[in-house]
Amino acid sequence: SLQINPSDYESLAVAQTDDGVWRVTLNRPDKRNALDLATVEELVQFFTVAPRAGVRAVVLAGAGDHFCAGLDLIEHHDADRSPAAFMHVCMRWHEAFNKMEYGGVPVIAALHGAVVGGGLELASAAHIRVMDETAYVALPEGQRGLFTGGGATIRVTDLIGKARTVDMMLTGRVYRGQEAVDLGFAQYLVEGSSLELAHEIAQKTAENLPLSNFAICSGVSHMQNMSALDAAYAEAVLAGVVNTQPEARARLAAFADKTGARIRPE
Ligand code: 1HE
Repeated sequence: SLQINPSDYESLAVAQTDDGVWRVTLNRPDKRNALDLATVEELVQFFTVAPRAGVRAVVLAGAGDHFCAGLDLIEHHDADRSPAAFMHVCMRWHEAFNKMEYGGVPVIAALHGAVVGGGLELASAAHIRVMDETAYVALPEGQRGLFTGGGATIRVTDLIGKARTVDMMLTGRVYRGQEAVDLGFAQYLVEGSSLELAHEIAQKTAENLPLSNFAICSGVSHMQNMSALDAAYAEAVLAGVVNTQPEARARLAAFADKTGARIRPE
């Protein structure tokens, strides 16, 4: 099987924190973790290898005071790109974010500070988002003479709906705190450290069988792209594979012999 070698990464800090749980940290705090070409390539690399390298869950975080300031505007300004060149930049972003969303490995984003522009696009490709009290989201592209190119039109619209997405794009409106969670930007809000809760969630998801997580963390997204008829078909096929896996038998036996956990509110 493939291996992840942390020393292959420079713009990301990549480390295994527990058995099968990895932390991927955007590691250019001096640049507020702006996404330059090199960082996006490292995201492509990590999320291409992770599903085949025994990674059971990923915590995605940002070093310093902010999660991510979006597209590296200085690199973009200096490069003075042609339309085709920037289209290809965007396609590398899509490659990275699609690998995350469809890769089958749970990605838990730990958000703090600015989660803006391409930073929000990146966060939206995770499966679970945790915000702390400092985290805020915005799409400032409109004010900068730009447009989103990293999937906001699809993923932010999925999270909060079309009208709110267009409002954010047109006005640069900032959301944070409970309101952001209520709208759907994140599933968790913590008073303390989003990294700590994200880590706990990653550990918990890593206890699931990998094939169950594969189905959850690729199947739901794929099925959303299908007609209802095809989605139901694909769901049945996926469940056929997952729900008959030999590894599940011990868990089913534990339910049958009453040692398995019962599902009740805490
Ligand atoms: C950057 C970037 C960046 C900071 N590209 N270098 N995104 C934006 O429009 C957000 C732009 N950034 C900001 O609004 C602010 O930097 C923050 C609110 C995130 C942080 O503020 P602050 O006061 O802590 O930092 P700063 O002084 O603004 O920046 C510190 C350094 O980070 C400075 O570099 P230095 O070399 O002068 O020290 C900044 O230039 C650098 N920096 N943000 C490059 N984004 C596929 S299309 C996606 C479209 C988009 O994402 S548009 C970008 C939206």
